[in-house]
Amino acid sequence: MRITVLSGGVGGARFLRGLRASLRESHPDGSGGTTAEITAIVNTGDDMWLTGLRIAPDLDSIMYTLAGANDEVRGWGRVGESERVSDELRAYNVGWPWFTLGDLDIGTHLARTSMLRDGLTLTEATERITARWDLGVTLLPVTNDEVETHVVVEDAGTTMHFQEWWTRHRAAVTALGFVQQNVSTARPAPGVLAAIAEADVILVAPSNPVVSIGTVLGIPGIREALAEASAPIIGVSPIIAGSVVRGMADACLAAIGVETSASAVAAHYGSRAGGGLLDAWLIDEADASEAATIEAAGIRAVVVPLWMRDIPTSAQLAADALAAA
Ligand code: FO1
Repeated sequence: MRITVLSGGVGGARFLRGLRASLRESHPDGSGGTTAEITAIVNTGDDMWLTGLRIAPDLDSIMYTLAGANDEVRGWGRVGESERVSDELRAYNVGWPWFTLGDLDIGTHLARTSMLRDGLTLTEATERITARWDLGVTLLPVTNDEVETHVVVEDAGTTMHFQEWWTRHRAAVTALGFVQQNVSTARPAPGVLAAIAEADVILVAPSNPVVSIGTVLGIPGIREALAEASAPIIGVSPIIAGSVVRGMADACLAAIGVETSASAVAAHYGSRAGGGLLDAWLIDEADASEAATIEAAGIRAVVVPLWMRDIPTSAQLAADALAAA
């Protein structure tokens, strides 16, 4: 069974870890793995050049989480991290003092940057870097073109990289909108359209609907491929009981005029029948009252527990999403 997941960083990473655990149970390969093929199409809009290194936060969050090497508390970066190099960079006033690059994390950025400098694409570099860990999931950057998300802030003449808005300003500066730099000439990376066309099931992870899933959908060709896909498309709400599970997705939703609710995000993604994305939408029991609204929008509402507290609850959520398919 081939499963393709549209994913951002932290929420997507936890969901993918649950999906892998669930499939190891339901489709065992006899040696602890799974016969199912899991492919994640990962947002690269958060990516940036910093101190000469190419940073790819969502790819790295997913890789570290699936490798069991992630900082479970912070939600990003490596467990057991140190910041000796970052302290030196601050001393030289190089880079962003508010954006911490851990020493182990810098190893990943050096490896990726050296591969890119050798002429490899981000797809090829990601394949080599993830090969170090036995992830059991194929990570595909959605595009190899540098399409970075910039935020249009208050005095509309100014934009800043999403990472500055997110980490320096904690999304507290009002965002008027988001711009994907150079998106009009971007193309899906190799393997992405095939992963959509050949999937038996397509899942939309509970990632930020604007700057993670929205940016994946914004790459030319992706929406069309999803519309034509034979697989059912099942999404998982990143909103529980009217608020975001983590991160600052509510600030992003407000910027595009979407209410922070499970049903508003479903309507934003749209029903497959109506030319949108979703066949079904998983919502938490706390939002069960919104099921009728979601169904009225032409999307099947599936009410299940959405909190991913640990691997077993994440696995159950993933199993519920597959069952909805
Ligand atoms: N998030 C923060 O809030 N502060 C940081 O200093 C920070 C550093 C960082 C370094 C590498 C990396 O891959 C991610 C990092 N993040 C940091 C998280 C990052 O902003 C998020 O993972 C996503 O980009 C937003 O979902």
